[in-house]
Amino acid sequence: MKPFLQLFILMLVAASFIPSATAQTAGAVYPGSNFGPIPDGLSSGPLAYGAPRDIGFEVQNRTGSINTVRVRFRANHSYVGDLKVQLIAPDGRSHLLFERTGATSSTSRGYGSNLIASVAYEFGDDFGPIVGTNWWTAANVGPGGDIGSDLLFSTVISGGPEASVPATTTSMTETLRTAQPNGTWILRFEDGWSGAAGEVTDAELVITDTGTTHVVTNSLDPTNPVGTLRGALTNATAGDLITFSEDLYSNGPTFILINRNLPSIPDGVAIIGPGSSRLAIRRLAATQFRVFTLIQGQATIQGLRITGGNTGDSFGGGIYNGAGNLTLIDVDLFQNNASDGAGLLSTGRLTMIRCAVRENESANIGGGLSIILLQDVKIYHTTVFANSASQQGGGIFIRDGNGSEMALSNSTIAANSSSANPGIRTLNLQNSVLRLTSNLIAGQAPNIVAGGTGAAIVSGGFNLASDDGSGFLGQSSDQINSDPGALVLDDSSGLTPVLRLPVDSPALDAGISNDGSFFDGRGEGFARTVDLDQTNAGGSDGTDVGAFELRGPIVFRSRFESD
Ligand SMILES: [Ca+2]
Ligand SMILES: [Ca+2]
Repeated sequence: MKPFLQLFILMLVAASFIPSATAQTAGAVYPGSNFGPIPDGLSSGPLAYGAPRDIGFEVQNRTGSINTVRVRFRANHSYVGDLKVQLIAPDGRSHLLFERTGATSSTSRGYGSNLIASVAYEFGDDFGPIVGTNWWTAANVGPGGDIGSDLLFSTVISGGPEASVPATTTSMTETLRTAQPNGTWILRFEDGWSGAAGEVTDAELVITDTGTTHVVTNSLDPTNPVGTLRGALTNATAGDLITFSEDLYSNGPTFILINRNLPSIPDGVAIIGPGSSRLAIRRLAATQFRVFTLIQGQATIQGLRITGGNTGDSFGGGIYNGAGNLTLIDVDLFQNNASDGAGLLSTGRLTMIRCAVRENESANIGGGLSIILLQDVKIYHTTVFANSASQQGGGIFIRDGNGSEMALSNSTIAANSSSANPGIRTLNLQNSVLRLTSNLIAGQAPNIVAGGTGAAIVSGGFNLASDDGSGFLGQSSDQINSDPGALVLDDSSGLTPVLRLPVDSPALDAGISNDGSFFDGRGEGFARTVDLDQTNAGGSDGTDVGAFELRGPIVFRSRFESD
């Protein structure tokens, strides 16, 4: 299509939707599909979610990485407090627009105001010249009132006991910037309370200008930076994406070899490989240095193995995230060494989705991951396996909270080792919270050790521990002193290694998944939730506990391995 014609069509689409806002918004507009009713909640709520209504947006042929995203929709609904709406990027990261609007207690239904389809509800945080307001402020118009103004709304945290009026705003940019733009985006609507329902009638995704793509063509690290990873990191600027020529790995798994310290990843840049089983970034030198560093700014690393990093008696062997906002997706941190955080040390904001952290070795603390909890951390669908620390926290060492939250969900923490606390170790969480949901935690007891001031470890349910969980796993859906069965490493079937569950494991169909990832720890092609039978334990949605999902009927799996 000629550029002029394309632009004209985009303008037409935009103009028909919401002229007041789009006239001031640069960017490409992607129309949604699959409009229709939002299935009502299953019972009196809150959180009794029915099946989702997923609106899809197809994004193709964009270079670079995401700078900012907005989303807007039209919908009818007669009780806004029932609704949860989230935007899910193609790589699996998700951002909550709102949930339980107006609810400030664990039992409240929230505001009873209406969404009306004559209004376009637009969400984003690049307010610029557009008048914006907190979603809760706009929705607080009394029971039966219409939420009725064409404004740009800020997204907010979920309603519930931790929310005040209006709820704290959140940033779509903090979640979605540096994501790879191409693929299917999903705007997911769910209704968590029976009675009062609605429908989605229209939606659009707006992506502002992205940058260019730098292709790495050289598997070595010569002085001449042309075509090297080093050269790409030196030249990339915000909105860019660094990727790798297929010629490098088309003949089988291979390495990019690094022989000296790489520059810090620039702000706003994504580094995206073809999968950790295909391409590794590896330190190969007599000197000691780590592989990737993010001093500050926002970055994504995706689809790569990071291995051989070694900082000796310093910190962060594979990756160090200082004051940055780092997202790792389908990354395998494998056989790195340091004294603190051999796989990774982070003091910034961190999101890990479908990663593996394996066989990293610390001479002191934090064998796999060392998290200094100054900003929010989310780790989902991740396998932390066979890491070791000589002193504290063989798998994950979390310390020094300051009111931020760490969510560890749908992850497998197994067979890590240290002298005193082999699995998860916390120290001085203060007023921060570590929230554990649907994790498989197995290995030498004790799996969880809390120390120092503040031991705010909270169970979100559906965890399975091989020991007693040190008293932290007290929800009725948690399973403690439970043997998950023999866990077997599978580092070949997916993009990222996982630990497989045996066919008779109590972890099968005993978990829950509600963060938006469509895939288990292996990545694309491996569905996150496969409900094998209809007798799920304790309210499970059929998701298996931990990072791995067993596929196929159990009855066949006792004789034939097909998965
Ligand atoms: Ca409802
Ligand atoms: Ca299952």
